[in-house]
Amino acid sequence: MISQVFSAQLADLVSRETGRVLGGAMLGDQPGASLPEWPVQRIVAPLLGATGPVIHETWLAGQAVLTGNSEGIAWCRAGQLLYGVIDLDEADFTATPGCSALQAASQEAYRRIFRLLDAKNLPHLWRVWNYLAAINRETDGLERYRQFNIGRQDAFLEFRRGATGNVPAACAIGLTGGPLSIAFMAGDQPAVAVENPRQVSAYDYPADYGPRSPTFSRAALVYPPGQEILFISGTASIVGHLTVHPGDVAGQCREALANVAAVLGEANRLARSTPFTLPELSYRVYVRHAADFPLVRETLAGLIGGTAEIVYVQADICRHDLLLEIEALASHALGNC
Ligand code: 3EB
Repeated sequence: MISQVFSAQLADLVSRETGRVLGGAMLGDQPGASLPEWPVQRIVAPLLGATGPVIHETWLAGQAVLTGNSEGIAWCRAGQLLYGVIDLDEADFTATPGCSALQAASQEAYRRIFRLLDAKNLPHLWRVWNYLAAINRETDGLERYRQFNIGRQDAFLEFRRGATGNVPAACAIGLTGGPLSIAFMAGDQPAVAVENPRQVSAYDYPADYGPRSPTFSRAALVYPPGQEILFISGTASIVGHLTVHPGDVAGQCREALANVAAVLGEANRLARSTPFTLPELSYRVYVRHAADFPLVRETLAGLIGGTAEIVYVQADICRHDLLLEIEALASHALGNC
């Protein structure tokens, strides 16, 4: 059974759980903070409303783990499940005509992930966390998010994985600087992909949003032994394929949460355990403008209830007119596994 813990410090975890930590993320505007032994994705971005400068979100495996480093990926395996982190510096890639350094780095990162997963016989990608610098900046006539989408999709196709249907849950978020950073969870069993009836599937977005569609599903249900985990992808104020409520942050909050609720409803049709509910999810909310944070917090508290675990981060969203994005997860025990 894997579980996620949130902490301001890691000392306790290191002494208590040595050898049973899968990996995690360190969020906060602290580029110099020291990191533990296990794979950690560094998300260098200001926390909003937090009590300390950093938050560690850490996956505990509840069993002995095996760690390694291959293909430049720090990985950790617990049974038939693997968590990994890869950081690539775009400066190590050269742009060629028709392919920016970011596109090349994105394709290479996914190639390496797929090679590692194939070698470990854990081919099913469940959930991917993508971060890149200046996601909305246009270079060579194309927004960087769109460059990333080309590289990502090319790697899926190159490895014959298909770029529609059974693709992983994901987020793609912009930071002020730093490498292309991709964390992922994968396993020997396929995820059940979930779509949102209120939205066009991202892999079917029309070409207005870039030459290649993004390769992700709206949510994934995954099944470590004895467990059902729901990963809800980054979810924004998009209906159909259009951004709605441009410039209206409270409106975007309500619409994004309506989308989370719609994905939840769809997931519950497919789920094997008891229904997932909004207040039980743990959330990560990316807010583009720090000044919007009080209104975002107040609006979401009114909709989700005041007790849910919500980590707020100031970061860029992949469309310039989106002011926030919400991702979430929850885990249920499954009987007789
Ligand atoms: C959207 O719905 C908002 O490219 O991996 C959300 C989640 C978004 C994941 C990705 C992008 C991604 O299109 C953006």
